[in-house]
Amino acid sequence: MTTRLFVNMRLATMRGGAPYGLLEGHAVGVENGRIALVAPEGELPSGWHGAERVDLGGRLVTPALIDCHTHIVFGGNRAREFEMRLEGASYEEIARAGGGIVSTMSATRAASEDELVESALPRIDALIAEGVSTIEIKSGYGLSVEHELKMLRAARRLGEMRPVRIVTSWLAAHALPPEFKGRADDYIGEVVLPGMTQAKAEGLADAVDGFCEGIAFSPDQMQRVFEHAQTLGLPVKLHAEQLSNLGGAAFAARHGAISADHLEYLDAAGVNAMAEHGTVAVLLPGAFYTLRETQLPPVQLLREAGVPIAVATDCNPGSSPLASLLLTMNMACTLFRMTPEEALAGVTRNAAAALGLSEEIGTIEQGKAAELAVWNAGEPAELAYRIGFNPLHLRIGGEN
Ligand code: DI6
Ligand code: FE
Repeated sequence: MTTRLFVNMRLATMRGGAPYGLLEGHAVGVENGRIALVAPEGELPSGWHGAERVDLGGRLVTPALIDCHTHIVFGGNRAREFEMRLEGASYEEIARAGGGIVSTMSATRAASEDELVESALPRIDALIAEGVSTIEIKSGYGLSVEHELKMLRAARRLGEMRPVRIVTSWLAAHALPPEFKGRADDYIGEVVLPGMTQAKAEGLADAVDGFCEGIAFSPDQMQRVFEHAQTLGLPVKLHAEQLSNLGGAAFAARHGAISADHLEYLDAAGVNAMAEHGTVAVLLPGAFYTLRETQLPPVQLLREAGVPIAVATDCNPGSSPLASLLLTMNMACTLFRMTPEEALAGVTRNAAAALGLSEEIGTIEQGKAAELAVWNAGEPAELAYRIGFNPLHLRIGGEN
């Protein structure tokens, strides 16, 4: 049994009460990877007096960070497309001309599972270096049963190779591969549904996602996908209202989705549906920034309705080639006008909720996994404030 007592720190528990759930002069006791104690240093139960003490030098301690929406496993890159967009082409034009997600599909199909792991590792390591302990990874660039499963196997292996919890999503309903052009319903019936069954059987999928958009799938098409997920007992989530308003978030909420993601074009009806069904809003400022989007997600409406807001990198080769969750927090504040406290909640407590892991991670409290980030910082707002600077001192935990 390993028992350690962390002392001398400022604890941002993210549990409510004071801003950031701040506690001064408290110790955190860790036993077998769980938080066994959060108590004032002067009132430690006698059992803890002999524990190994770790002095954190007055530093700020937060829950380890959680990136709850990534497409971090993929082949190739899309730097050429970046150039094309700067020459005036839009993301949708590039997608319709066979670029975009479909070009990454070709590179992903051509890559072996080993190559996918190799190319994702530096991005995973960049996140871990910023105190991230949990990363969600979606399929969605294979667009066939074989290659979608290959992506998720690569994702699982990343979790074995590094001290990080990987949560996977089956996102075969991301784009239509060329061989199914004009036959979206056949694609769903022949690839999305049977592949999902297999992914579930092999323990490769923790949830099911889809891209609900004019250039992707309609709510009616997603209905079949969600119904199948529900028969398999898999939670659902949806990319919704990223480029236009198809009512995807309200549709997802009615199906009990754990999150609806992107949401730039979300309207009040969508916000209310999410509030009513407890669906978490996942905002992705990296995609907003990269696509030079001007439509802002309705942050104030989400706040007023009490919808929990998470923030994630959306790390992917097209719309968000971003592997920094700290920079994402900064963007959430500067671009979306979220507060630094909301940004930190967005990558801790609310990111855990977006993954259905609120019981396990996301706040510092007794009983949860002991996954903490120790920062060379005093004020929690420092985490969102700097640009391109990583003040991580130490990450505690993260192994499953
Ligand atoms: N929305 C996005 O921003 C990513 N996927 C999605 O549904 C982009 C994926 C890509 O462009 O490769
Ligand atoms: Fe995404």
